[in-house]
Amino acid sequence: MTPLPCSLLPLLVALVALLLTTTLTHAVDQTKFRTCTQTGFCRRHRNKAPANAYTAALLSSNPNEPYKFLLHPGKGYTQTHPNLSLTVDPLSNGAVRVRVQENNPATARWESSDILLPDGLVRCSSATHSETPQTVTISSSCSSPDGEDPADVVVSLSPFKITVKQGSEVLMSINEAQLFHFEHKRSKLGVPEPTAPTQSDPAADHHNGKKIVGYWEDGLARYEDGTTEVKPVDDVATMVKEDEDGFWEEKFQSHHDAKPNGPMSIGVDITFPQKSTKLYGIPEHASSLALHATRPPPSPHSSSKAPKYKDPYRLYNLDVFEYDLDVPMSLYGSIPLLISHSVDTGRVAGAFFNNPSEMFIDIWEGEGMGSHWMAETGVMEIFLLVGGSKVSEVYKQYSSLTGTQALPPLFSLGYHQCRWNYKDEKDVYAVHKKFEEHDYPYDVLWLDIEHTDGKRYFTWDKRFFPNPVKMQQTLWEQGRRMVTIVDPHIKRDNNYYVHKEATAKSLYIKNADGHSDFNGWCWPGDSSYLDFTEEKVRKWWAEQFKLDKYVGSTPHLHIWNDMNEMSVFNGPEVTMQKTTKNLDGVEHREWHNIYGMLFQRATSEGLVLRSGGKERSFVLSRSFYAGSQRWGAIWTGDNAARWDHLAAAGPMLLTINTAGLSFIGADVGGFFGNADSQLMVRWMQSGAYQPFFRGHAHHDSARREPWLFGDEALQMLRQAAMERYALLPFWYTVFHTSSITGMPVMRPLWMEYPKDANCPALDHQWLIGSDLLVCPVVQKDAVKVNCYFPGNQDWYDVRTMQVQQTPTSKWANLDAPLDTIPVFQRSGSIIPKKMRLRRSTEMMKNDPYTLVVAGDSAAGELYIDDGHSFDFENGEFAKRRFDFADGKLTNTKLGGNWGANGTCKDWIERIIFMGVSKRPSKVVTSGGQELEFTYDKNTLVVRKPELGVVDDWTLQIIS
Ligand code: NBV
Repeated sequence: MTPLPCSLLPLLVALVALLLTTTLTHAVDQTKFRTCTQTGFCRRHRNKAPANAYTAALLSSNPNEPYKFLLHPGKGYTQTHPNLSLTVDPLSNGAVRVRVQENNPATARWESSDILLPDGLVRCSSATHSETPQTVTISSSCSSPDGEDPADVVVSLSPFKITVKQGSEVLMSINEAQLFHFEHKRSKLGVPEPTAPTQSDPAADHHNGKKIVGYWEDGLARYEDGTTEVKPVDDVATMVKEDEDGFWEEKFQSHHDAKPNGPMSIGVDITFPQKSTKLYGIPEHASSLALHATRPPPSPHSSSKAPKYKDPYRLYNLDVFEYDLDVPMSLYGSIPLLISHSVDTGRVAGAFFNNPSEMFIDIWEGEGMGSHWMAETGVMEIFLLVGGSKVSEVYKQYSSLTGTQALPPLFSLGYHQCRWNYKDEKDVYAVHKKFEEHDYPYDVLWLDIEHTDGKRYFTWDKRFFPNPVKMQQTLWEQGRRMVTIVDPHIKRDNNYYVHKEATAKSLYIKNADGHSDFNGWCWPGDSSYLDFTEEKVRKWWAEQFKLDKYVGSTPHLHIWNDMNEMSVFNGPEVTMQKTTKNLDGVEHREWHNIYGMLFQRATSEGLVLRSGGKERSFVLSRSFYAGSQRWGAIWTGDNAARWDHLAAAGPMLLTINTAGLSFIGADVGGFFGNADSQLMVRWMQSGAYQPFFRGHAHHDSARREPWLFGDEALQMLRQAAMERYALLPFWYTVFHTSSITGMPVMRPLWMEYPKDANCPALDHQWLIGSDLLVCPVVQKDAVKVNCYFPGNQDWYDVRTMQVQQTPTSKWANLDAPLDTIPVFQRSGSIIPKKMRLRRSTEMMKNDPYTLVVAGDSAAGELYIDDGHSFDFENGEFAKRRFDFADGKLTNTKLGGNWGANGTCKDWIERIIFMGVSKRPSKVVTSGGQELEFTYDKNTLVVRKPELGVVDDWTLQIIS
């Protein structure tokens, strides 16, 4: 491309930005994004008929290594298709690791060492195997969920397929439908690239007097004079034909993808044959929780429903402007994790296809369900997660591989107020003051891109923010923090210190030549992008957050990472060309889907570094991959102020939670467009019961701070926010549990009630942990909501404290006037709250607790720590368990050192018992002290028990 005169660039960028931000249409331009049919590898895999193309042979079963098989191409493949290597490895966490790649380690495919955790990869030491002529069965005691049949892995040899069985039940299979297809590395002529001889093997340098320049994997050589021991292909004709189908280059709109490495895609089917199975996961799509069919089943005899979507679900992180709902198009993040669950058997299984390149996934529905995974490049690595009848097993295994949700600092669970943009310091102070005046709780005020000096991140536009330190300090004195945005595109301005240093140190992603810095358009105009796949770049980036480097920042400033898919306005599909390279010379196509996660990671590491390793970070990111849960929070990007977008938030957030990422939210009010007071109230109510809770709006949207909708709406908005703050001890405890177990915080009902046939597709209501059921109103003018009450126990309305639903009637059409969000507490649970409503988490720090006990036999937990540091890792926390039975409530220690030296003064000011059928005569503590109480409508409220949270005690209700 001829370079544009510099003077025109800002104009063009402004034009592109204007086109990108205009809010007239409110619908994505779908033609900007590729479909499967427009994508060579997807077309090739999808069109390929099922074929028994490979057979397997056991090569080694050495106890110190994974089971190794040779995959041999069968009929239908030309001699140019090499043998492949298949390894099957039962892991100590109970998962089974399956890998397929070229058999020659010297031509190994690229893979990232930044995704999987070493502890998750520890091999099972008790694996044994048995063989028949057709199968190799690998058994181990590791894949044995408590008290259940252990899972066996059966490798069928001809045709090759892998099946995981629990007793006689098949949980899942790889290649049952024979869709396995592996495009081996090759040279353009049609033979695989030979490997250079190794230095350590000089004898191998010559043969028959000729210098050898390379070997093929079967040991045949290529000589310096160009002659070879193999005849270069007798199927050139086939290759030329294949060439026509996007092997060596592809075009999309005005963009050309030169594919120097040729075709390297991989694909296989993973099936879940159990009856009445649903599949979930593989975010991010604006679609339902239960996945839809995208194709008919490959085997014609199985019964099937017509597919709802024509295109497969796509995973390719993209900045999709004004995204559509109910489509399988990819969005900002990708997690290639599929979870299956059968209502019939209650069994759960999962497959994590760990590959950060572009993917398409077809889904079909028959008796059970099936999936066809197609990835553009990379290693075929699949972790089969064996849950059995315990969903928690699947999350234990998955989180040991990719990490659990990091425990967020407590403040970040409060309400966040954002807008593109709070214009200047005056605006910030005014908004803050109004929150104070209206006694409206909030924790963080956010600044979007306009606060910077010309979109140079880490700087301030001094005209509008002359005193950023004072501004942050003023807010901090009143218990509030701030967040600024820092995007990954760096303005190419030689006077900008970040750019100067990054250029001098050569930290940017390179063009296809591997040398010159990539230059693309984004908010600042000409921009380059740091290579976050490189550890040294992440380290350098982390340094930028030190207080002396990020001038104008304070320890109370936290960070927002946007546009990290990465978004490049003038690139194909608004991202970077696939031929650009990281600093190791690896093509962008290999690592596209992890870029956003590694950027958020580097930022998060920066904030921890800034505090000398003492403080937990808070970083919000738009893009994500498997493992992003370790680095902070995510939001669902640019939604719209529309009722259908409010309704879509529930299913989207549930799907992302199902994929192991719990700290997730949607812009409250909707990003594009204007929210009226009714939509705003309903959204604030919903958001208050979703993990990440932030109001945000586009700069063209009318201002929408809560007091701008009139007094009546303000009261309702405030009520919703206060409900959130009252429940923070509960949220924090559920997040803590998630940080240990990997279990989602916001749960679909099927996870707690796997055998209930009404639950699988429910995605407009959800559970927080296992004890709170949320049925939000997401329809305009609705004052009733249909809610399903699962389980064999009562549910209590958290407002009236009365039993709403008994197990006999499962559905209820509930009254939900505009001031009400229907929320219910499970009978059998105890929920900790803080009821003295204040204006921020900081102000609530020393407030006493309230316990809410539901039913006559109940249990619950409370986790507390300082809310901000890592001291909890050294035992500086308290974890308590409350049990209520036979009128006796006990508080016992589950863990932590808090309280051992009397430093924890937290106490309980009130205990509410719901469902007490008779007024008691007295309530006494174990020390014999009689406590004050009130009793009304089956609700007993014990006032001022003044019991210590970290003390062991018993309290008795005497009838
Ligand atoms: O930084 C501006 C916006 C931001 O407010 C929004 O939340 C992001 O999703 N950003 C996208 C870039 C512009 C979008 C039109």
